[in-house]
Amino acid sequence: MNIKSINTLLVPVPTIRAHKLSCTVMNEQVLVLVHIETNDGLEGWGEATTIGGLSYAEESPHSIKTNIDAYFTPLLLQEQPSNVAEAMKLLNKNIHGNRFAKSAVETALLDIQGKRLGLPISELLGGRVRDRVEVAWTLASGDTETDIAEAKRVINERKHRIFKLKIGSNSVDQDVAHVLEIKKALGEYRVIVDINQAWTELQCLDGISRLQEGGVALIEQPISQRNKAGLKRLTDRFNVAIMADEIVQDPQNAFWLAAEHCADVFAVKINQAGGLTNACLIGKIAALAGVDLYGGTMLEGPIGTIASAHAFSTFPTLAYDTELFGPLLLTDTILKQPLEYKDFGLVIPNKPGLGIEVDKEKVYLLAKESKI
Ligand code: MUC
Ligand code: MG
Repeated sequence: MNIKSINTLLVPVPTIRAHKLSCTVMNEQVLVLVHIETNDGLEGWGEATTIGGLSYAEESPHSIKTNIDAYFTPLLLQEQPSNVAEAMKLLNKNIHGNRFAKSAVETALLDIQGKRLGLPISELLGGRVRDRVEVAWTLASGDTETDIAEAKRVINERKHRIFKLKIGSNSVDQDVAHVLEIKKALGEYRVIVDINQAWTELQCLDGISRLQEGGVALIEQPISQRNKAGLKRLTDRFNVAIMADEIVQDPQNAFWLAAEHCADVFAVKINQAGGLTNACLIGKIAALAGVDLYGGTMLEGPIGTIASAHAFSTFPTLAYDTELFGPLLLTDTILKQPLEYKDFGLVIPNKPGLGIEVDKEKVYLLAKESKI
């Protein structure tokens, strides 16, 4: 691949409003950008994000940057793998875990490879079956009326018509009442909930029954990611679809979750999977086992979002669509041309690599000025 340099940048970007999850409240997102240049004049970009520092998963923006700088970069510069598959094999052999960091590096390498071959990343991953993905919007202001007004606004703007509600930080009664009021106000529009592991199995029996009754279409990761047997019991018990998110961590663990049908749907995320190739593998495993798919987000900025879209474009079916709205939650963009959101979806570029142009001067300046 002829790698000349690998730079990592921490770029904090404020969110358009507070974003409340059961595990944290976000007022900014820190983009970890990976910029790789080759000796023959190509460059590629990758991105990793976490949610609320270390509140969501075991990697933080700082750990991703430090580990890429201290371990990934010397290894890649010294070994000079000849293609992306060899690079990922090398990283997986020498570096345990660090799936978010691996995803950012693989994205940048695929961007370079796509540019070299004149192909979009989707085609390096086996080929796209769609040029756009439908994109859900997440309502997480913490206030029911604000959420309803926000939903109606984005419907009118033809941006989104699927809504995910982040719940789990209030009592089950309060959360259920909040969801059902929003569902009633939005009528036939699809409403799904993400509990981010906050409920016990017993709370689920009551909470999910009432959400199912109220017409909620999908229940995401209601209980702890450590309770695989409990997730299966809920999946077996309820008709409403149960989705696995935090528990889906890499292709091998996805294999066992799929084989035992622990969930009806998998949320696939490139960061959580350890890269785009792994995300596609998880998609294939799920499809083979009859598990439906949902294109998840780690609230990435535009680079991670469009990388995810390239991967999801290759899934033969994407029954529950995607939530690739991350860039729309941010107050600023780092691209020369923002991603194209229209008609309730995101358009996947057909140009080589990621098919986007990063504003290089801007991101280096933002990283330099940032105090984190
Ligand atoms: C998650 O758990 O799915 C996705 C949307 C959002 O608001 O948070 C993420 C993480
Ligand atoms: Mg989730």
